[in-house]
Amino acid sequence: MSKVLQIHIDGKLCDEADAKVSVFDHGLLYGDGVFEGIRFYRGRVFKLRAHIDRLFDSAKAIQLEVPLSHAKMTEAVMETIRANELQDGYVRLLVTRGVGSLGLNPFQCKQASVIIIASKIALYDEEKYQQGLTVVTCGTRRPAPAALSPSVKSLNYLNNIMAKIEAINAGAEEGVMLNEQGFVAECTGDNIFVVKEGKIYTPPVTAGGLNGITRRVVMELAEEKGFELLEQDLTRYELYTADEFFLSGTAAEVVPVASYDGRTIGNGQPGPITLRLMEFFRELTQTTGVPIYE
Ligand code: PXG
Repeated sequence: MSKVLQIHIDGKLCDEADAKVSVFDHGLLYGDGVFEGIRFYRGRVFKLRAHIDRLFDSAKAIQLEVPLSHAKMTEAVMETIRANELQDGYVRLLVTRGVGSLGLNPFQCKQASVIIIASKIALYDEEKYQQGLTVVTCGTRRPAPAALSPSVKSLNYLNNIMAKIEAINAGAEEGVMLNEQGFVAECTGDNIFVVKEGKIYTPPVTAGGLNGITRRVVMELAEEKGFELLEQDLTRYELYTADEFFLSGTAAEVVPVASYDGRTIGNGQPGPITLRLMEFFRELTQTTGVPIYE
């Protein structure tokens, strides 16, 4: 049996069986809240500052007052991991609007709730990192930025879930989501990169994808290692005809794509640039981050 998880709710740690929220929490009633998914490796939290900063930016954008300072939030994440005695794993950090009345008005909610779960995650089987994922295009579009900014990592994931359902129904692991103009935005939980003739391409954030932290790490690594990287609007054509195709995300890390809408990518095996970036990324995750136990 696995150990009982200690969950942080509003400043207290409790057993997972006792970790409960009110049915009047607007996070549940309306998806009103924000979240982060954070990885830690070998007792160090990867890109912690970037995740905490993005959480506060998401909250600011939806006019949600986070009841903790940056420093206290950081410490709460650390405490939760320590309480579970984990070295490698995944943190799900949520700030919900809190308990309110029925009706949309968020300002009737007295105080936002902070929930921190530290656990394990394995998004894809190890063999997928060697063989590559099967990916399809989803009919579900990313919402226009004027509807809901893709930079807000909100508790409202129905759009992505609808797309994920399409991908799973089609027998694929992931789904490409397009924006209203038909340009590639991102996958349901990962950002997109392709390689063509030695150059790396990724859609700009304005195409409708999340401003992914792993995406930024990949971009920095590419630059540092001397690869040419361009942020450019991409269509399905550029994905179909790519030499290499890979995804980035906190949970997925860097993962190759082998097949897209039935088209084999390259020779069907992860390409050389993808493999090198996977290796560089792994090295970074294993050697950097904020120490949890010191
Ligand atoms: N796009 C979307 C829509 C996401 O939700 C990413 C891209 C990648 O961003 P980061 O900053 O993680 O590189 C995400 C992040 C999950 C899960 O439980 C999803 C994400 C992160 C962690 C876990 O499926 N999505």
